[in-house]
Amino acid sequence: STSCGDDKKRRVCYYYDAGIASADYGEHHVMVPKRVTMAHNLVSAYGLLGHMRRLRTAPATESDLAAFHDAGYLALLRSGAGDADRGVDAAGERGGGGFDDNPAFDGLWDYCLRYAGGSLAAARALAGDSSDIAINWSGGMHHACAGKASGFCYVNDIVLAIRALLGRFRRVLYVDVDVHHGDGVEAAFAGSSRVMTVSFHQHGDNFFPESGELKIVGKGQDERCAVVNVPLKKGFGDEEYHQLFEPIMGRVMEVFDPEAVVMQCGADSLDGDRLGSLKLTLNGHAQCVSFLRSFNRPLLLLGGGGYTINHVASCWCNETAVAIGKDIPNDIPKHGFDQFYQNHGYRLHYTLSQGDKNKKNAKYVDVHKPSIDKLKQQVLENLSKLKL
Ligand code: ZLV
Ligand code: CA
Ligand code: ZN
Repeated sequence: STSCGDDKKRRVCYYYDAGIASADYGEHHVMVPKRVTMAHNLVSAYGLLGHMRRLRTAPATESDLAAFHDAGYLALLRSGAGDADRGVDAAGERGGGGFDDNPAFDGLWDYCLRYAGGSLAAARALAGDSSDIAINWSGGMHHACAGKASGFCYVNDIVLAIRALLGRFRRVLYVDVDVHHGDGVEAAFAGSSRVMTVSFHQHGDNFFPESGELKIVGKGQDERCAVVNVPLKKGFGDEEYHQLFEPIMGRVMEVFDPEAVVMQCGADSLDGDRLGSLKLTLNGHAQCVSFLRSFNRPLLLLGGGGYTINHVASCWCNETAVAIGKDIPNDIPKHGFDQFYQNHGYRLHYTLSQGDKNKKNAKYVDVHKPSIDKLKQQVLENLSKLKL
């Protein structure tokens, strides 16, 4: 049903650590780690676990994290991040209503070790050539910096995983379909010609983190760095997205010719997300996965954002099926988390009611075709100028 992939099977390995579900950002926080457990329960209910190798769940060690993060920052994280009122972002920024993007909470350190451990185990499975595709839906925390938490992310499991892949593969491509700009990963590799980072994201009206405008940064002295950003307007749906994603990623695969691909599958680019204002359907989102999968390079699939949690679970379950190359029925099998899908008639592929859309009226703006073509041309032109 999802186009652009192929029916050839892949050796898929899958990481899930039940310990992640107990992480709790706080009652009013939009980030809900339990959505990964919901996704896992769907994957299990659909009988997908039998088609994958399960990776051993071993938390990362502090020395694993020290490959990217500053020792002082790690000590702060491990100590329980000090003052719970301030959280662990160095700036101590707090939003309106006492909301803190990066709160300190019980079990935070354990949570970091577990989600990073998953991405590292997955990267090592690809580097050791025991799998073609490796999955960790609890990873994908793309905003974390070496010495500071940002945007709900404390430890950057993606940077750690890419570093692990670089031990085996010459060039690694990073592709980020989360609705937010993948700034932490971009910054970590901006000077490297062995890692190209590509992020598609909503941009404008001070949308977090505000970076990632259209241009290819030729930073490093030698201009060999490879950064591609595709800023999108509110309201972009499947059609607009794929007028950009496929031509751009097709060209990226040609010019960069990566030996491995890391994909951050943030589900906040889906229609009806609580933070994002793009309008991808489950199929539109999954088409990004099947398109990249069709190039047949070792592929690491990670989670990321996603704030309407039943949509997130449906999305990552569907993409697990895409990875395996198996079609799954739209009717959700009976399982422990049934009630979360009741509003969509117990269907995986949800459609939003007019009521849902009216609530977010401002999010449904007209998109202009000519501006999409122009954006595509600009990105492709930038790509042709890259010195790799
Ligand atoms: O999905 O915010 O806008 C990967 C990911 O990419 C901000 N944070 C910060 C920067 C200045 N503000 C101030 C702090 C937040 C203000 C209040 C919220 C309140 C309630 C619910 C959500 C938010 C919120 N916070 C929405 N967007 C933010 C962003 C961080 C987004 C991180 C996306 C993470 C996992
Ligand atoms: Ca992105
Ligand atoms: Zn996001």
